[in-house]
This record gives sequence, C-alpha cells and structure tokens, in this order.
Amino acid sequence: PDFAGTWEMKSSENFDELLKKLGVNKMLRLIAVKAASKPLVEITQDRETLSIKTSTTVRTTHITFTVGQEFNEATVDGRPCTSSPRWETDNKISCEQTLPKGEGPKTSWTRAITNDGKLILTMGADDVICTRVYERQ
Ligand code: RET
Ligand code: NA
Repeated sequence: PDFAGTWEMKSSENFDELLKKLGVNKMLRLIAVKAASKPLVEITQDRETLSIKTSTTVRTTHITFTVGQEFNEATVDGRPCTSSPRWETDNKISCEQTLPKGEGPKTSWTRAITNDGKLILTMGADDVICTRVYERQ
C-alpha cells in the first residue's frame, strides 16, 4: 500500500486515556492533548521502508524503519524502546514495542491504509487503544 503523503488528522479517540495509562500527569496531559489535536504527519516510502515525521508544536518525532526489521524509537510518552514492525495484513503494519527494562504497560502501534485512502493510526498501552484517522492534505 501507499502510505506516502502529507496527512492531517480528522478524528482522535482515547489519546488522553492512553497518556493516563502511561502515567503522564494531568498538567502534561493537558499540554500534550492540545498539541496532539493538530499534528502534521509526513510520510515518504520506498517499498517496505517508511519514513514518518509527526510534528506538533511541543513534540516532533521522526522515524525510519523497514517492515520486518527491528528499529529504535520512543513510546508516545517519550521512553526509548525497540520496535518490531510487521505486516498484519496487506494494508496494515503492526508494531510491538519493548522497553529496555520491560517496565510499564505493554505498548504498540498499528498503521493501516483503508480502501478509501485514509490512514488509521492506533497506539496501545495494555488494554487502552487510541485511534486516530488521517486524510491526505
Ligand atoms: C509527552 C509527555 C511530556 C510532555 C508532553 C508530551 C507530548 C506528547 C505529544 C505527542 C503527540 C503524539 C502524536 C502521535 C501520533 O499521531 C511526551 C506525552 C508535551 C504532543 C501526534
Ligand atoms: Na497522530
């Protein structure tokens, strides 16, 4: 599938609950939720290699990975982790994250392209799943 493009977020569910599960305090959650309500996601892709830049006013992340190969990134609350992206379906990448000392909730993400060309991002911490839907700009 083609993940490439400049994406803007159309809906978000459970982002605050996700941060709460990760132990982020109320004051920082207020700042993070506000900033994360207007993210800009820029993706470039070369076959199975994706480069994803997610920008907000307070935090910008940039990851590059190849599906099927471990890479280092950070959890949504900023802790360094090892990530293992794999194809869950033809259109969906699923990624388990491992913290160096294994502390804290189990985190993961998925990124999928729907038949109507939307990008669905999920981020999980144990049983809490945040779902964010993006459309091309
Ligand atoms: C932390 C905690 C410390 C204070 C702040 C945070 C902000 C996080 C943000 C994350 C945005 C994530 C997005 C993900 C994918 O769409 C690290 C939680 C300010 C803004 C947009
Ligand atoms: Na997002």
